[in-house]
Amino acid sequence: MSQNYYRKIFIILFSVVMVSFPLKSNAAPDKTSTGKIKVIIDTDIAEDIDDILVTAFALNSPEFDVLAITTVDGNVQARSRVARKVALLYGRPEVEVAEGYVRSMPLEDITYTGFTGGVRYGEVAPDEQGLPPVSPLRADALIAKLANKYPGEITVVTIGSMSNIGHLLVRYPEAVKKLKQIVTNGGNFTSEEHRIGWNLRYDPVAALMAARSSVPWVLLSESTSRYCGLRGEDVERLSKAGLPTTELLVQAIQWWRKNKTDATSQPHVSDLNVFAYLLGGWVETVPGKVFIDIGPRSSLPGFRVEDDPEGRILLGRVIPREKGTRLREIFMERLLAPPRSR
Ligand SMILES: [Ca+2]
Repeated sequence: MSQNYYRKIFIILFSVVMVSFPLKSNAAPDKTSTGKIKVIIDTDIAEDIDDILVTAFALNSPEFDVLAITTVDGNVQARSRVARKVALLYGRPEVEVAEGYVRSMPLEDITYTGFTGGVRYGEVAPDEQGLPPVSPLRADALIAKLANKYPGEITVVTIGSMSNIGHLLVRYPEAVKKLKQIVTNGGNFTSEEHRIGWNLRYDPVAALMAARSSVPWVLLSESTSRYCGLRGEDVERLSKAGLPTTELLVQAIQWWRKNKTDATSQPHVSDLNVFAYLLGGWVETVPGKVFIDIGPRSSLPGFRVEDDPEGRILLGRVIPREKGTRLREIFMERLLAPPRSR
């Protein structure tokens, strides 16, 4: 039979299929088909300056669909107020914000004894006035709910202590299986040295559980985006932009400088690494293994990573300086842009 014959048969069959199953674009908008990266941001926002900056970046980036923000460690209520204020100003009042665990695992323990329990720049959202309500769910319950709703699609980025993840692994093991992945800013590992770093150090038990669980885990060194930190001129650009969003960020930077005695002179963006990884093309990874050695309370846990083709954890490499400079420019463009319409 001729090629034409087969072509005609194909066209007829194709038409029948199209009539029976119209293209998605003709149907009601479907969030699962938006092609955006669905993220939950698990954060100690209002402690250091990078969390609020990168949360703003994620909310104002078309690549991400921020479904929820969960807060962790210490004053989780004040952290949730700051998170809700950021989401509100970026035109996303519906983003569900849930408070998480105050202390590291086990519950009676606080590993990081230097933490005062006070929020460093909760001053930018001192009370509930005008804010959307906080979620009635606790952080781990909200993550589990969304994992069940969007199986295989949810990425949880952790840019604070791992406590919410530790509890999620224990309390919602079935929902955890439905997560696409967890991407963590934690530990410090370069070719020169390996040490535990703040985000894993706050809750090494929870971090160890993530390392031993079967959840796909991407671990990025806290120094990954070391070349993306803001310069004086970048803060100046934010100050001059005059938007409610940039005003909030500038106010947060001012409070951070005032309150945090060990603050660097310009804002670092350590937590940007998780979003840089998700954007693709910025952070190289290799498979490997993570070793966390937990000793008696008050001793600093040992930590090292090892490249291993058989390893199930992906380990990130530091973004080189030239690339980091380009990423900072994209970061700034997103922060300076008015809230995007959805
Ligand atoms: Ca953080």
